[in-house]
Amino acid sequence: MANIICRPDWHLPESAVTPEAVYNDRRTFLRAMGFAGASALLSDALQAATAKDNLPLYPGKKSNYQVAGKATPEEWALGYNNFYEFHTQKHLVRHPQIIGKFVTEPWRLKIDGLVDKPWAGDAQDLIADMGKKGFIEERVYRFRCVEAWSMVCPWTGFALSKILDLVVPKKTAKFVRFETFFDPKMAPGFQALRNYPWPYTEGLRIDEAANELAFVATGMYGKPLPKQNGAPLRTVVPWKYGYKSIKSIVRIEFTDKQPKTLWESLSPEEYPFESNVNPAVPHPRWSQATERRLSTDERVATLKYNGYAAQVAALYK
Ligand SMILES: Nc1nc2c(c(=O)[nH]1)N[C@H]1C(S)=C(S)[C@@H](COP(=O)(O)O)O[C@H]1N2
Ligand SMILES: [Mo]
Repeated sequence: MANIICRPDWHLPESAVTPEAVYNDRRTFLRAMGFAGASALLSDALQAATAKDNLPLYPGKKSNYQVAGKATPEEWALGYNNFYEFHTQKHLVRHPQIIGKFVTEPWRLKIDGLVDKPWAGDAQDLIADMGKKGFIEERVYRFRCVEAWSMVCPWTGFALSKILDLVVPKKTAKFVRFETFFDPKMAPGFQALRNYPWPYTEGLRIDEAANELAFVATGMYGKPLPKQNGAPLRTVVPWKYGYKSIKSIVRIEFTDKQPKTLWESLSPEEYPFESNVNPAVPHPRWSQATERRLSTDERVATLKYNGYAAQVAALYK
């Protein structure tokens, strides 16, 4: 046997991830922020991206969480978005006319409910604190939307379990509820979809939230999160369908009751609370056996738990 070091099957060296074209990306990022000629704002953004002790937060320290093959090109991950607060057309979300009024700094975040040490403050302070503690890392994950498109992205952020360590949930806390901002002045989708049960909410069981894979992303492709991808912070739960990965979070609440989620309220048979990726269970209106990779349109087999069975299958015994 030539393999002496045992690595999980998703581990591959950094060289397997496509290097990005930095200058193009910078322009993309600025466009995404909705400003023209905003070089002063760029330096502000980069300053905010640096922890107090001057360690750069982005891209974060390299982790063992990697995916074989190339990452999805950045322009696809940043330009093909589900963010219904803004628009239902994926390629329109990032346009300045749609997202230009979205203010993500300052950003008030509350972490409360059944916890010993509730936290409230600005999201950037929480991120800087996680940086000072050495918790900011980069993870490449598969991401699978329930609509059967998928991508592979490098996310920067910290394990969701670090939030649990921070606030110390009480024994009675069985679920975590996440809530997105609700401000119709900043986003046109609230008005366009006025029958939706806003704000967007999501939830996890507390043991799911504590799983090593559950992640709070504050950046992607080596930079702070673009607005259309959920700035300033979102979850990434890679073994579940994409709608469980909630963007632009304003509140994280620990509770003893299974939270109502926006999608479950709209259509419980199609978007149940658990929503683990499973190729054997079709959506009522389409098969989940395969998925379409963004940018190449390649059809690939969908994997149980999106390929993360080794990490999460024990949660569902
Ligand atoms: N607040 C909020 N979070 C959200 C959504 C949304 O519409 N609003 N869409 C979800 C869905 S369906 C998917 S597939 C992912 C898409 O994330 P991305 O645009 O960064 O790829 O965000 C999820 N989180
Ligand atoms: Mo999705």
